[in-house]
Amino acid sequence: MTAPNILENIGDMLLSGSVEVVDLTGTLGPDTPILQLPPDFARNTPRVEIHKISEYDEDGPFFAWNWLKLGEHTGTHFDAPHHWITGKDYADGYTDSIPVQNFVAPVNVIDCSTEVAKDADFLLSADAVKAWEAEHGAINEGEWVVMRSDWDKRGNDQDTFLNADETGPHSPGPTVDCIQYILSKGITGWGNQCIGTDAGQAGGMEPPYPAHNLLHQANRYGLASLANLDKLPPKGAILIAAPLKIENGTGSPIRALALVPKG
Ligand code: 23J
Ligand code: MN
Repeated sequence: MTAPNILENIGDMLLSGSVEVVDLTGTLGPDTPILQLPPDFARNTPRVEIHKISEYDEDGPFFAWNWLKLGEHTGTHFDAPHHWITGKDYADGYTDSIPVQNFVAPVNVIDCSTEVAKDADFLLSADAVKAWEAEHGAINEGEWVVMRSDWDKRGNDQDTFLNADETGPHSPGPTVDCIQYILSKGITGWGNQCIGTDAGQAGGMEPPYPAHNLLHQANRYGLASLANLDKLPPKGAILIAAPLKIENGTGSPIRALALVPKG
């Protein structure tokens, strides 16, 4: 079958509901959790603000609209290579210069929810990824890999979501060798359900923040605060993760969507 006919079939399957569109996005609003950097960095992203311009009133008798105050790295969002110093020199490493083909790819969903329920600092290792591949099939070049932790079930609550104590934030993520291994397979990017692509304690790894450091060094992408990964199969879904076309942007909130075959 030729590619156009297959697309026609997918169109029919979308219309009939045998391909389902699953929303992998958290709600953006004043309660959206915001990353808090360690105290040696003075500046953080401000909270989301939604300001009404009009809602069928004297400022707009027949229209409603708002303006936003919104960080690039807020809520369900995309990390572009220029976000990290290791990826600073890629001309196609900004939100407005990444080839759009890279935003849409098959997704591998590695379920770590049982482990994370027992240990908020759980780390996914290269060996665990290889064991997952032995069960579900190989991770292929150009695909997304996402870590399911069900962290989204903590909701839009800053304290619960960041899960910090006097030793810093506690949330799951990848080991250094996990990121090295999936990069060796030629993935397009890595996603996490927590505030960032790295684990809460990743500042102490070598290199620090390996998802950021190594993905962006390789001109690859990160996804953070993904929701509803529990609604995806381990393999077989297609992830659409398109950042806003922000000029020289280092990242962007996204409406992350998955196409999932039903039944
Ligand atoms: C800035 C500095 C450090 C980190 C981050 C942002 C993120 O996690 C992010 O949202 O990209 S670790
Ligand atoms: Mn980010």
